[in-house]
Amino acid sequence: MYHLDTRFIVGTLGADESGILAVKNCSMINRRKFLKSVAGSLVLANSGILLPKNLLAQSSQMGPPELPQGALEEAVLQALPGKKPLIKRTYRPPNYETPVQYFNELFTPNEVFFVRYHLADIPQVDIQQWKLSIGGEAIEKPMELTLEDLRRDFEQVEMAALCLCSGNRRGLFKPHVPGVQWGYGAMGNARWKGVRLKEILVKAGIKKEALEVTFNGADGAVLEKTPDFKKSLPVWKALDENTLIAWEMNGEPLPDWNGFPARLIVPGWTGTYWVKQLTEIQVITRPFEGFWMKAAYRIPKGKFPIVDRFISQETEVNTPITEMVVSSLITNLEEGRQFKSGQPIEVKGIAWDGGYGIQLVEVSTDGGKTWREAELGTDAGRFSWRPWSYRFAPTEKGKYTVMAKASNRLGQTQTFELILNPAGYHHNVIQRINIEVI
Ligand SMILES: Nc1nc2c(c(=O)[nH]1)N[C@H]1C(S)=C(S)[C@@H](COP(=O)(O)O)O[C@H]1N2
Ligand SMILES: [Mo]
Repeated sequence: MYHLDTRFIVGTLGADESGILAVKNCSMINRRKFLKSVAGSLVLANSGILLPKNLLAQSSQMGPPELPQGALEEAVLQALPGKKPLIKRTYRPPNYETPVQYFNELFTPNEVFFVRYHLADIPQVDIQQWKLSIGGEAIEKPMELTLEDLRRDFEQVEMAALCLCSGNRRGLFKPHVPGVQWGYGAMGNARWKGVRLKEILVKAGIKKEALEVTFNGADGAVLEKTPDFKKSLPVWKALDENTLIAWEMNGEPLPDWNGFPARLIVPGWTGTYWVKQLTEIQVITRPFEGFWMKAAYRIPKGKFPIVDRFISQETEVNTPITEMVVSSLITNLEEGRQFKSGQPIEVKGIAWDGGYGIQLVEVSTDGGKTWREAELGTDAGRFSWRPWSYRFAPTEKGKYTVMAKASNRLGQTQTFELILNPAGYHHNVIQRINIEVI
C-alpha cells in the first residue's frame, strides 16, 4: 500500500487523502484487449468537419466577451476524429477547448475533453510497436516496458484529477499576451487509471545523484528547428505516490488526442507536465536544458502564492510553473440571462486548487459587496475539482452581478486583480456574470 505525503497538507482531508479512488490488483484487470490501432498519422486534413449552421453556437458559447478581437469571431465548433465538436483555437497544432456547459458534470467525457498540442506531427501510435523506455545516467537498469508489462507488473490505481492548461483563460489577459487565446475551457476533470511512476523508477534503480526526470512523447515538430516537446520534473515530484502513468481515462483507453496509449498524470500541477503518448523517461543528474523547460512555462518569482518549488530549474528572476492556483468557474449562467422576479435561481459551478483541497466557495450576487457560502458537492479527492451550488430567489427587479470565490485549506483564495506575467499563466481572477431580474 501507499502512504500519504503530508508535507504540505494542512487540516484533515476527508476519507481519501491521497486522491486515489480505487486500488485494484493488477491480475484482476487483464481482460480487455486493446484496440488495434491503424498505423499512420492522425490526418489533420481530414479532421476539419464543419458543422451545420444551426450547431454553430452563438458567440457567447465560444468564450467570454473579453477575448481579443478576432478570437471570438474566428472561433468555430469543430470535431476532431473521435471527438464531439469543441471550440477551435488553432488547427495546426490542434488546440481545442471544451464548451463551458460540459463542466456541469463531475467528470469531463472523453469525447469533449480539451486537446492541447504544441507540435503538429502527431503520430497514431501502434500499440503492437509501442514501448516505454526507462533510462538516463541516473538509472541502474535501463528497461523497456510494453503496455502489457505495465498492467501486469505494477499495482494499478485510479485517481480523479483535473488537467488544466497553464494558459487557460489567457484570452482574458489585459493587455493581451501572445499564445493560444484560450477562454475558460482548456481544462477537464477525469478518472485516470494506471500505475505509479515511482514503482517503475524504483524497479529500474535510481542512483542517489538523480536530480530530474525527463519525459518525451511520440509527437514531433514539422520543422527541424522547432524544439521537441520534452519536459522534466524534480525527482521528488516524479517519486510522489500520486504521479502516475495512465492508460485509461474515465474507464476507456485514452483517446488518441489525449495521449494514447499512455500519458503522465501529475496531479496538482498544470497540464504542461502531463506528457502524452509517452515513449521515453530519463533520470538525469543535471538540470534539463530543453526549450520547454528553460524558456517556456515560466512564471516570475514571488508573484504567485506557490508552495511547490522546482529548485534545480529556478533562475534569479523566474521559475517553472508548478501547481495550479485556487480558482473557480460558474458553469450554468451566461452573461445577460433573464429571470422572472421571485423565480429561484440556482448558480452552479466548480472549484479547484493545486491539491490542498477546496475549503470554501462564496458567492456574491451584488457585485462583491456581500458574500454567502455556497454548498459544496461531491468530493472526488483533493486533485479533482469540486462542484458547488448556491440558490437565491431575488424579488427586486434589476441587474445582478454574480461572482464566485473559492478558498483552499491553506487559506489561499482567488484574486480580484489580474497578476500580470508575460506568458499569460495562472489566470484566477474572480468572474463577474451580469444577469437581470425582470
Ligand atoms: N506529447 C505531448 N504531451 C503534452 C503536450 C504536447 O504538446 N505534447 N502538451 C501538454 C499541455 S501544455 C497540456 S495543457 C496537456 C493537455 O492535455 P490534453 O490535450 O489531453 O487536454 O498536455 C500536455 N502534454
Ligand atoms: Mo498547457
